[in-house]
Amino acid sequence: MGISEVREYDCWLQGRGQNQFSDALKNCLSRIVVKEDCLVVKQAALELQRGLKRMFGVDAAITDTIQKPCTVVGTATAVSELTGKTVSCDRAEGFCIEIGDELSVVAGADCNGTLYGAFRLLMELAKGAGTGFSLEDAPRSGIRMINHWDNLDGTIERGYAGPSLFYKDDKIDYDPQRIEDYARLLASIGINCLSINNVNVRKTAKLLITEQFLPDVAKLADIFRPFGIRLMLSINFGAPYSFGDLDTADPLDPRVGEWWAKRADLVYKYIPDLAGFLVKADSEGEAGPFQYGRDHADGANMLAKALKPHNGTVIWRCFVYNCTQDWRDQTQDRACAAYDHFMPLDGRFDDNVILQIKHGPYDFQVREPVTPLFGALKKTRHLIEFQITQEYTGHQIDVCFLPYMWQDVYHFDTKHGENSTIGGMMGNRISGAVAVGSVGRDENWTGNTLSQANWFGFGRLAWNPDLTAEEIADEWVKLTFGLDPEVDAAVNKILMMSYPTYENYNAPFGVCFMVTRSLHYGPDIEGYEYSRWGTYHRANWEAVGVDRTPSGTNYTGQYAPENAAMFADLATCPENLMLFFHRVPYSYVMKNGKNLLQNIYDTHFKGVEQVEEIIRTWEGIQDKIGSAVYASVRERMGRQLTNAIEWRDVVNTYFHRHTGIPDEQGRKIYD
Ligand code: GCV
Repeated sequence: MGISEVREYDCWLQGRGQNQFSDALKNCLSRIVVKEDCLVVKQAALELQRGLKRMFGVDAAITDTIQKPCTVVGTATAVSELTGKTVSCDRAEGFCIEIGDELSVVAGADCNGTLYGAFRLLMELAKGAGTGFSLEDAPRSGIRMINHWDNLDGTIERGYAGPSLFYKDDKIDYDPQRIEDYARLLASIGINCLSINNVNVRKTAKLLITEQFLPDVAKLADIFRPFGIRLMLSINFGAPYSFGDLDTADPLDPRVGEWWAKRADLVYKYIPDLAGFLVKADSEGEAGPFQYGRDHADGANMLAKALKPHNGTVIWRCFVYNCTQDWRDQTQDRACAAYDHFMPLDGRFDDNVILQIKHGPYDFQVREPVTPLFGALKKTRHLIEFQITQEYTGHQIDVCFLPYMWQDVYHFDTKHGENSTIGGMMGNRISGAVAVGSVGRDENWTGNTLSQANWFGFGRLAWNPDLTAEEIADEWVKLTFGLDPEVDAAVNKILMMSYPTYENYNAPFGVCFMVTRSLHYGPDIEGYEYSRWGTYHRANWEAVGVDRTPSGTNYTGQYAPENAAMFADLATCPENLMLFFHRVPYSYVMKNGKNLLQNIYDTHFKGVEQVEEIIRTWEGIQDKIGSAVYASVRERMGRQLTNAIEWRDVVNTYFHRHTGIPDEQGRKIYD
């Protein structure tokens, strides 16, 4: 098999015929031995067979009798029995793989581990591994989840890659092959849970938990099950009321608890291994316990009791804030909301409730500090929520490699107790990672082929939070574009420079929300300034930013003392978050010796130059990239340049008009 063009549909599972196996290794891989009943283990063998064919052109047979040379696939106990060789791997969902000419082994600590091992073997082969290679690995934490914000009419809230994979015209309507391919890609990066409908549960979506939809949800669950992926449903907290069954949804009314218990019985009759319910309550118009004078522990625990007999979990989002704020009231600070609402409830949640907390206190802005609840919550299970879909980071038009920023989140040291970085708390104090997905029916799944790297990167970091953005980029590039050093260098360079580039032409130094209202693409400096959403920068002629120190809203006081002091002092606050925490005069001299205003001008000019460099770099490898992929990415880069220019000129003009101070280099800023 020769080296083929980039097959964007296969994402990072291409192989592209690059690994020229020795005859001995080829023989070994061509006989796959599996002897176990587990659905997921059987799928592992099938995936190995399929991957060897599709990625490397190798035909393999599956058998249950051991005869060397062969590749044995199964849980560690089964593999040890079959081979007579002790294979040990005991970390949940982990695996060990060994490549040999006579005997190769993929052994999992459990069924999921075996499947992850099979995918890992394929990916390592694609990166060039051969005889003698071995690897043992396991995910750091048990929950690695994607949330879909898909609506039943087929639209996706904040979706930038075509319509929903699951729904059309108020029905569950999908291409089963496409769903299977989706499950394959998810499992290959270790995702084990998927919520399939928008957290804003409106209109027909409320009915997913009724017999009108449950048979179809069950069929979807059947497709994901062999891939070790359990489904979750987002529910509407007001359902007992909005279904017309009760006159209330008050969580402390026993009739409401009974209603949910019966509903859970029905749902689990169809999908016995459903992971549970995901809930957005009292947030942006969604129903919730506040309507009845109850708190979020009351609401979550009531649902938890309904799910408990079925081993189900309630994932309860902490994205709760006042979205009808008065901009004149400077005492209220939206950034404080999650901590204010949930910290006092620590210890009150049932053991099958898990809180889901956005990584930053606002809403997936380009640069935010880490939410202070992490490390502070001591007695409540919780997850960290990221956003793969590029709502505020360029709509999958602009290249923006998110692991570059996520690694900062994982490295942040909360200073609460031992091993207190976010990464260090994964798998112990933090139960796992979840992200809003980015895929749709576009042929390449993510609209921009380069955005596949964010999806891949989320999965890899959820598995191993110690990975660096460089490592993830390099791995993704090799798996997607192959092993040509020139292509690798160019695409790695584009990915690694893309985040700082985006940050440069976007809102400066952590100020946030200078983006167009609702759409969230392109600049609108005062779009949210006098609105009800609580996201203000308060720029005037002499200063910009919000004072969140003890002399302001005291948001800094929500952090552990060392971090509180570090953020509250302008001299020690990281400059990329300076305007999030402080109100800073334009004349303030930054570490590079230039004042804030000049730095705003400089970063915005630089951002555009960097986009031009990204484009030149991509053009430089045109001949080595499949023409369709090259063209579609290039076309998006053109739009990114237009966007960057717009941001540069609108932001610089805004500050120039407010201050009257020109750029010291005399570059063009509009009057
Ligand atoms: C699903 C932001 C987005 C909304 C999203 C919300 C959430 O506000 O703009 O589209 O709603 O976050 O996370 O619930």
